[in-house]
Amino acid sequence: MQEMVSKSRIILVLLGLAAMSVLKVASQNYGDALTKCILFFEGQRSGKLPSTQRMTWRKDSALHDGSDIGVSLYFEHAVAAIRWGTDYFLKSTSVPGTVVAQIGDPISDHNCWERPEDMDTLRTTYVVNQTHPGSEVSAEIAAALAASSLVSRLVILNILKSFFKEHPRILQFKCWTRSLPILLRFQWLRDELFWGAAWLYKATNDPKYWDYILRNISNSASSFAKRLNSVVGNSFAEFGWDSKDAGINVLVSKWVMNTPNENPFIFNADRFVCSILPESPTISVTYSPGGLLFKPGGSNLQHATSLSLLLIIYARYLEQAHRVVSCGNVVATPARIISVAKGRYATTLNTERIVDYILGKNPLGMSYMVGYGNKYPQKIHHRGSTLPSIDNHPGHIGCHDGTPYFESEDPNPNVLVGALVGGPDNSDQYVDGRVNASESEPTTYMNAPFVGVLAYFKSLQS
Ligand SMILES: *[C@@H]1O[C@H](CO)[C@@H](O)[C@H](O)[C@H]1NC(C)=O
Ligand SMILES: *[C@@H]1O[C@H](CO)[C@@H](O)[C@H](O)[C@H]1NC(C)=O
Ligand SMILES: CC(=O)N[C@H]1CO[C@H](CO)[C@@H](O)[C@@H]1O
Repeated sequence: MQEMVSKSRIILVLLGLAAMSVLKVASQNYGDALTKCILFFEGQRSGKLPSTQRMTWRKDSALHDGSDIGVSLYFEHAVAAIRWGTDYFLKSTSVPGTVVAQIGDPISDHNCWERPEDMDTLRTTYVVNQTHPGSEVSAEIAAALAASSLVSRLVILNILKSFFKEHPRILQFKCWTRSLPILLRFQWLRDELFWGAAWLYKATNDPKYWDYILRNISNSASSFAKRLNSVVGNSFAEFGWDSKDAGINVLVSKWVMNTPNENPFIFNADRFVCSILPESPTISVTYSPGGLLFKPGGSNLQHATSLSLLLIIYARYLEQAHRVVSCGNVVATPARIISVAKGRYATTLNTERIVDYILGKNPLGMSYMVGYGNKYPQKIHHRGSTLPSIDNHPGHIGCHDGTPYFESEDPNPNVLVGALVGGPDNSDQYVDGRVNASESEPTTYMNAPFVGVLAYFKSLQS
């Protein structure tokens, strides 16, 4: 239950992008799944819970976070998931020149199986600042605030506008987060600078952010341009809590759809589609026999959910621009791209869907969303869900006292309604147990893009 990096929340920014199209879908109750998918975020709240909290087995926790650096970070009046995250980011950037990047010592945190309400492990506050820069986390927070400001008017836009100005060195191009503990060290950071600039441009319309993107992208000597052009690695096909590349290309594509040859965004967004399309000669993902998309890396549903969202959004932009994607000799129309987000092979088009697979239409007949359908994971890798609620066990449960609950064969006492888990293996098998976190751990970065995917299918159903 550690704060799995503010990055994980930031995929929330994509919620504002949920696209529309006209395709027939049926069979699952997307509205029910959508409601639960959003409810999940209440189970992940840290801080003082508001009276509107619906997931009542969760209580206040981590009320003293930030006190070691004299900043109060607990949340008082959050009424919605986005506002909840936004409040946090506003507080974490409230001291000029400082950005709170993470709370909690990852080693001591992972050493305990403990309720968040009982946390007595080190709640160290890790900040980035002028002398300990951390571009990616700062730029991601800028992106999240910019996106939140589009969803509601809660965020004061001039906070955003001064962000790049106030944090020049924090956001400096060449800096690395060496000062942070392992959970916050990532392979690359430059993608986040573009992600932040693109969202700031979208929120403010200020040409300076667009200029920032274009200048850096056209500087072919810069390692970012190399990366985005994929001289290095396969990054154009990646999108998640670490790599933002496919997300940048899709987000920006809308603005350059009519000038596809002037910069690499459309080219790379097209290549992204071709990396997923089953019939594409350059496919780089695999599909399980049951039809689920797989990519290397833990918690596979993160890929299935986030890539589906991007496919849907990009197909929508293509549709508006009357464009198709060419993967070698294979032509991908917007309708075909959306059908891939729903399903797998061309032969079973419209019969099996990634979203329906996740909700239960799969060889095990199992929903991978907790609380949705009749059969879903009972022993998820989640501390609050595993341990008894404060209501039933008011006494403190110490660091190692939670182990018997972790090892128990009983289902978790608290149902974390709406939580998606990492999901089955690539032969469609799922072990319902807490040990394999890759399969049974829920994360905010899986639920967030799925909110957008479900909203899209729900809109087609009504
Ligand atoms: C940056 O943060 C580090 C670690 O908390 C601290 O030691 C340092 O003094 C700070 N630097 C500035 C310029 O505030
Ligand atoms: C954990 O789950 C992953 C993904 O399904 C699987 O590849 C791996 O073999 C599992 N590990 C163990 C120890 O069972
Ligand atoms: C590496 C690089 O080209 N960085 C540039 C990115 O854009 C800003 C704003 O235009 C420039 O100041 C950087 O030099």
